Amino acid sequence: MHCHLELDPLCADSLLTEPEREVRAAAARVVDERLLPLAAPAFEKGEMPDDAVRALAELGAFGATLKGWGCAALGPVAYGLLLQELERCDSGFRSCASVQSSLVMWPIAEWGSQEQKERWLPLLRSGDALGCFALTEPASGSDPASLTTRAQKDGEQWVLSGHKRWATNGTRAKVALVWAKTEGDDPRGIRGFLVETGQPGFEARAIGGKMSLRASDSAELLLDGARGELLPGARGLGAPLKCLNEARYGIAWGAVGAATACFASARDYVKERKQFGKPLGAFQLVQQKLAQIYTDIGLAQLACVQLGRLKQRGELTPVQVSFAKRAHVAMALEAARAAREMLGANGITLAYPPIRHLLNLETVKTYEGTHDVHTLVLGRHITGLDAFS
Ligand code: TGC
Ligand code: FAD
Repeated sequence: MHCHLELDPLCADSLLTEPEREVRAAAARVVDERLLPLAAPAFEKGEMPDDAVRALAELGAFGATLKGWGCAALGPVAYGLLLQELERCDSGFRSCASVQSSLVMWPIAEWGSQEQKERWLPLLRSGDALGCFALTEPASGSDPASLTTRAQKDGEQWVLSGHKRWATNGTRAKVALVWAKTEGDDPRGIRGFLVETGQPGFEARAIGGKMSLRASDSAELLLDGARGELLPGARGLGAPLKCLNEARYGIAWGAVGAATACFASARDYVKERKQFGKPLGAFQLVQQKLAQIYTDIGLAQLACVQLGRLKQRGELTPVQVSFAKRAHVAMALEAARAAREMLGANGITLAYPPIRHLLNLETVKTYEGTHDVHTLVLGRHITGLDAFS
């Protein structure tokens, strides 16, 4: 077994199967050859490049865990490794794949009618259609039970009205999975609807002025009598939260990729850059920063594999997902900040990846349940006392 100890301190690689390594290698090639050259320009421009969407689709990143519909049926560890590679490049690119896979394709496969699956899954897998997931609203973020978007039955169809915010992939999406209330204000009446975006009564507006996740398409969605198709099997607030569980699992892996990119960038820089007559890397304070990131990455990599093995056996709990999403994103943010610092003034430019990851990770810390929401999920688990009610 040959482990790359310079980036894999505890040889987590030895816990992988050969097919899992092959998935990682294929993703790494696409990242190095096609996605990395796009990342900094996309961030600067504030746009998700078409070429990046194409590369993700051709890699098979969309719906990669699903069986059928041309999807790759990857196991949880292989899928995690794929997302780790994508986020080594940019959290915005990983977000595009996460939303498409975990928040749109997964619920359609899980709860959609046969007709909905046949219509959407092949299009979403190939990237011919992008999808978005609309749970958050201007006044309903951490507390999605308070959402106010309404759906009313009109014959066989449903009519939706409301205002959604922060839908990733939102302006490009051909289909939006919109979560709305059907029975007064009762969160048990929350249902999911597939809403085609090109219709009257539906408008998507790009959210401008973002200083984070700039290579991602973030939108407000305005629904005013838009027609939607009910996702028959999804009932109550538990349904969108189950989707989030899938996506948060991917973030727990992805964040380690961002941390690894920052570590590698800082390590290479301080070995070259000289001050006071020797490389920065020869100073104890600099070595301390590198040692800390190296340690944190090593522990997180082992945790990722364990998370994946639990998921593979059907034993992974939502609390364990909260644990890993919270811990790994916080770790990656600290790593990005320390790496940025080691690069001095050059560290604030897009010529090096840490500042881009640092800014992106502020979003990753916030979406899919903020750091503090996951703290309270853990607190509830530890004490049996619910901070939310
Ligand atoms: P609570 O009473 O705890 O739960 C309601 C129902 O949901 C079930 N449930 C879960 N099921 C699966 N996985 C989870 N993680 C679950 N958490 C809860 C629960 O069992 C219950 O089911 P049932 O059948 O008994 O009714 O709900 P609560 O209102 O007290 O809220 C709990 C809280 C705060 C943890 C939850 O609301 C929450 O997670 N809030 C954060 C919201 C959030 O994460 N929003 C994300 C929006 S999407 C997004 O950010 C995409 S970013 C995409 C990208 O670009 O990558
Ligand atoms: P709020 O809920 O208003 O929270 C503000 C602050 O208060 C946070 O620090 C929070 O931790 C804290 N807080 C909240 N409640 C408590 C409490 N009980 N105790 C202590 N502190 C608390 N949503 C989607 O539906 N689909 C998407 O595709 C999507 N993509 C996104 C992409 C980006 C770039 C961003 C930034 C967000 C995205 N979101 C998406 C929205 C995201 O999920 C929400 O921003 C997140 O859930 C937090 O909601 P909020 O921003 O309204 O913050």
